[in-house]
Amino acid sequence: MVDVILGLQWGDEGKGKIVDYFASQYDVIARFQGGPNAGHTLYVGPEKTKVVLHQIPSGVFHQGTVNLIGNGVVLDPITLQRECATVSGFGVNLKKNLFIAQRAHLILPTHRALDKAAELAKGADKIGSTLKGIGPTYMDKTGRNGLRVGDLLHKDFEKDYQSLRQKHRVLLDHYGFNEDITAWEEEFFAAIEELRAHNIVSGEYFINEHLSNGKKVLAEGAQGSMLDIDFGTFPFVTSSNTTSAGVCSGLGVAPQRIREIIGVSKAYCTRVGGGPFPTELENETGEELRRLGSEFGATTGRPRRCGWMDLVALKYACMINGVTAVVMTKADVLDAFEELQVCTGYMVDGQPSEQVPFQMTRAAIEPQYRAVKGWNTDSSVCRDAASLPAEMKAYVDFINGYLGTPVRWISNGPGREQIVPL
Ligand code: 2SA
Ligand code: MG
Repeated sequence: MVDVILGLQWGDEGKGKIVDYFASQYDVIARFQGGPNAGHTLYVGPEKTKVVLHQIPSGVFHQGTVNLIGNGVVLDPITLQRECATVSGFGVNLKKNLFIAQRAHLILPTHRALDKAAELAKGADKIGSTLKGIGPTYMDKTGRNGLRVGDLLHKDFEKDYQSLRQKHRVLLDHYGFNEDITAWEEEFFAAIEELRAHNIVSGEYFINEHLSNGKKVLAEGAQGSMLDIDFGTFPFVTSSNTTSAGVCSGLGVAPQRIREIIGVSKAYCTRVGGGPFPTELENETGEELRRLGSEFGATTGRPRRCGWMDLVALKYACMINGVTAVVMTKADVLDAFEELQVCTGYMVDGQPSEQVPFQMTRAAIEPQYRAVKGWNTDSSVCRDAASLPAEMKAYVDFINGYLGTPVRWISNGPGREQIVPL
């Protein structure tokens, strides 16, 4: 069977830590979408060294698990090479435990250039892309132009590369983009040499053979449900299906194989990049959340926008994903507040609603809040449900009641021991 861990908000819910926490219960950890736009933060080894993974699944530091980069991922060989160097530095044998699907699409240097050119052309309406080439690579996938990891092994790769590069040059000229990308291309060609030496496999057979042999698979989502290309706050989204449907297409597993869908949500909300964010606090409270939660992008370092918990969006994400249990992360960040606000509805163009509207960008959305008493005490020291502050339990009970999906774990700090099962 396959269990899934994915983000229920706009990314950065702490998925890396949660995957790492559960990883030892699984045989295979697999990424099914996204690419180097992801930043999954782990603390590794006796010194708890911070490592940010972008493309390698977060199970890579567990002996006894193998890791698969699935076909739904877009892969940047340059970032992969750097990540592999970091991970190998901790003594991990990637020859043994990293597998890459041959159907995964390659991010070329010109995809990164196109990402930048397109964002510049959008001016004030820019998406706030991570500039990793994600959008243009998925465009070439659905536009049926892209190159895949498996193509690296074919004698015509260089020719096909030049032909796609030529198409991209025309587009870049259209945008008036004339930055020199020779250095990127040199790095790219060095990196694909290394990539060719990795375990390039048929991801779909790999995963299904493991399943047939009774192995347990954990599918690791990147970004969050509200950034899903179909169900997120379009056009301010990423270019993949970040929701559970993406697991089937991004790995080649059938829906009936999927068992638990564990959704990760912060105890409040953050968003990095542009786009609608109904509960955003552009005031001192928002700044305090950013400061207390160290809310800065793990990949780009950008400050994250912060706001109160949005239950309308969270319930929507639970519905789309079929979430079976929620992990609430960074609960300790709320320790400082005497009173919390929770959004339980929207006024959309003056009409009350408990649904995420189609026109998130054009409608006037006013969040409707309910005040909840804060716990205002250091919760990061609690190691079991019994010792959690009563007000925190009441906050969780309220959320459970609204969602109809249970919060089953609370994470109250970066440490592995700071996960409290409820
Ligand atoms: P892209 O690069 O085309 O996928 O960007 C499109 C939008 O998706 C958002 N996005 C993200 N949001 C949160 N976290 C992400 N990963 C990194 C992290 C981001 C970072 O873990 O912190 O370091 O800035 C991520 N990746 C994409 C992005 O902000 C755009 O709004
Ligand atoms: Mg992140």
